[in-house]
Amino acid sequence: MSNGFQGVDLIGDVHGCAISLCLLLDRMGYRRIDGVYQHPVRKAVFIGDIVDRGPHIREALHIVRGMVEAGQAEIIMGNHEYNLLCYLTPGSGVDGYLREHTPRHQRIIQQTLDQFSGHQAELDDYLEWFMQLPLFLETERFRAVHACWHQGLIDRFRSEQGGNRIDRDFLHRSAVPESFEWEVMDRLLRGTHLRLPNDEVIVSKDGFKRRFFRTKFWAEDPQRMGDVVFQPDPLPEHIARLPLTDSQHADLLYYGPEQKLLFMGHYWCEGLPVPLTDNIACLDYSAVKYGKLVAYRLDDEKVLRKDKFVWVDVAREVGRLDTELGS
Ligand SMILES: [Mn+2]
Repeated sequence: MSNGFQGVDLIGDVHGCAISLCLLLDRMGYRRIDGVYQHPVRKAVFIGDIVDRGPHIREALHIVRGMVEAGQAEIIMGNHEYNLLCYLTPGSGVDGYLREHTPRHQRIIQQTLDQFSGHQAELDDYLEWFMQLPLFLETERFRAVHACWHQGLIDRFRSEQGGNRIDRDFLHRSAVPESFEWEVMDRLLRGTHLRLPNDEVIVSKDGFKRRFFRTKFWAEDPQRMGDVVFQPDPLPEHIARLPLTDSQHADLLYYGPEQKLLFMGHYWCEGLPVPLTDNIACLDYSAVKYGKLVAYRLDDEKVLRKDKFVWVDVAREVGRLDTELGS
């Protein structure tokens, strides 16, 4: 690994679960020295979504940013950091901000706002930091992005932005639906999805009504809707059986087995962590919903291995101290 590091530990969505994060880092041999977690020969990579939902958001941010600024970790932006930025940035939206202040949007960031109450300068400072976070990482051996690696968008982004970071102008343009900037943030940070047929709606376990369902971008030659669904809430059987139309096929991406190893978060996976394919792993196992805070310990392997995952089982080891507040 570059800069003297012998391996990389990629860490999934923290969402304010700072107690679980400390346990996970400790389990992997990181020690807090002068306030900063570090490992003698390894580097951490955070896959985004440090904020929202959980009880210890400021502490989680403090730990992660400390590691990044000390050169002990890297981080990419998650959709929750991006949402928070847009929610709090004045702009051309209908109510004067880049992200509309709907009850649903408010609810998603409520824990973050509550925990930063009385700490406005600190929050402003983190918002500045979020602006500078890379949207994706690519090294010789692996790639990381919060939700979806879209090569075409990333190539254009690199050539127009000269790197992997946004700027103020880009942020403002990203609030315009269907713009290139909007598409970059939506695809890379929120992933791919398909609209449910016939105006159907599915209600997720936490009560959210979905008109779209999240899709995988690693299905080779999928035929039916059920072949591409990738979310905790299953599709109703009558929808899963429907054949994909040509235009739906055109909207789907395919990240093939010949591509570099890819790590992402975002998808609220459940159960025992395993690779999705030989070269793709999701590291979000719903820590903040009594699931697991998961890391993948990458060394020289070319094919992902299930014995390289480590985790903290939040329900069993941490419990109510570190899980979702309210909802
Ligand atoms: Mn997340």
